[in-house]
Amino acid sequence: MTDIAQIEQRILADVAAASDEAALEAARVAALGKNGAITALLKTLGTLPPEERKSRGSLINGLKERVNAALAARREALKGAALKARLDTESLDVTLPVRETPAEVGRVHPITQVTDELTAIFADMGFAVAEGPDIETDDYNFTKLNFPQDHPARDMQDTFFFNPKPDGSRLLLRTHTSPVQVRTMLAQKPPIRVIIPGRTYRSDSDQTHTPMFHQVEGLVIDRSSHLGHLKWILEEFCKAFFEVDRVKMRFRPSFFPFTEPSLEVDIQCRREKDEIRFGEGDDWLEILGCGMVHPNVLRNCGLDPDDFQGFAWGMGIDRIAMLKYGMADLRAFFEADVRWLTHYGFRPLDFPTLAGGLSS
Ligand code: 2NM
Repeated sequence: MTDIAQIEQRILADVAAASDEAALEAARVAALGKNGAITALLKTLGTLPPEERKSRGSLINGLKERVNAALAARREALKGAALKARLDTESLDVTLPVRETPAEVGRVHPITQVTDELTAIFADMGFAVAEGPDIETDDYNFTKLNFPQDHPARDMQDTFFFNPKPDGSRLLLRTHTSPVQVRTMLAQKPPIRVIIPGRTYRSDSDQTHTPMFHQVEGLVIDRSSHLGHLKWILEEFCKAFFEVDRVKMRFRPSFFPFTEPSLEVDIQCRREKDEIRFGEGDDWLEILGCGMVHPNVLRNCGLDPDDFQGFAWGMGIDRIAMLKYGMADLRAFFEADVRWLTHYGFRPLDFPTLAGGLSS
């Protein structure tokens, strides 16, 4: 066998044995690289007499072409094998069901849902939504709202106070959302129409009370706003919220420091075994407090009671959520039990609107 034939046999064996791209490249370099076997053969051509140089040159070139062809073929074969391996391991079963996204499996907490519902109802009546801090001053939470210095609500027993500052003043966790009304009256001129949904805190914990709970309060201030307007707003709200055509309401005299007169409001209902229905029956259920804003509160908030008057109301969001959606235990609201949320929660994409239905 000639030296050229021997070299060809060895190179082609190396190429055939290359099991990946790196081994194939090594075989190419060993044959055609700067120090490769074929390159070495070509370098010897210059030392030969001209007639021998020609015939040997064409033999070496033939070898070079066959080696290049073998390299190209092997490269294609390896590429095909690599692709097949990927297709085998990365196969996708297109018949599998599509996995649901968080927007589909996640649930909106009933308190969030009810807050969205009542916001939609009051927004439709022309109310804006106002918000304020959970941590408040004594002044905004009590004093400006006409609570006397010795009022029992200011007691350590009911209110979460922070440690007093060196000047003696102390911050607290707001016990109602009313300080946001104060902030609203101080910040904007009448006419004012706002609702304030938010977290509130009282040192109270049993079957029907949690230390953190949710309130929505409303405030209307204008030159001649009166209890007739308030009554209409609350009746329209109750019909829309409980999704009934008519509802009887009962206004009883009451007392709050920030309103005069003050009223407590009951809504007509029928209590059945485990169920409560609104808009029918002979039972009454208290759902909110309200009244005409006290002249002292107006004055404390920079409004002249001879020019402006208005009304306010407040109710517990957690409580009306329990009533509307038939939940027995308030504490479940705050346990973050996924099974409870899956049962009582709402679908995130079903945002409540008056036109589309609140809770459908
Ligand atoms: C209630 C009941 C009655 C109320 C009053 C005010 C303000 F700031 F205008 F004086 N805000 N909220 C109010 C009145 C709240 O909750 C049961």
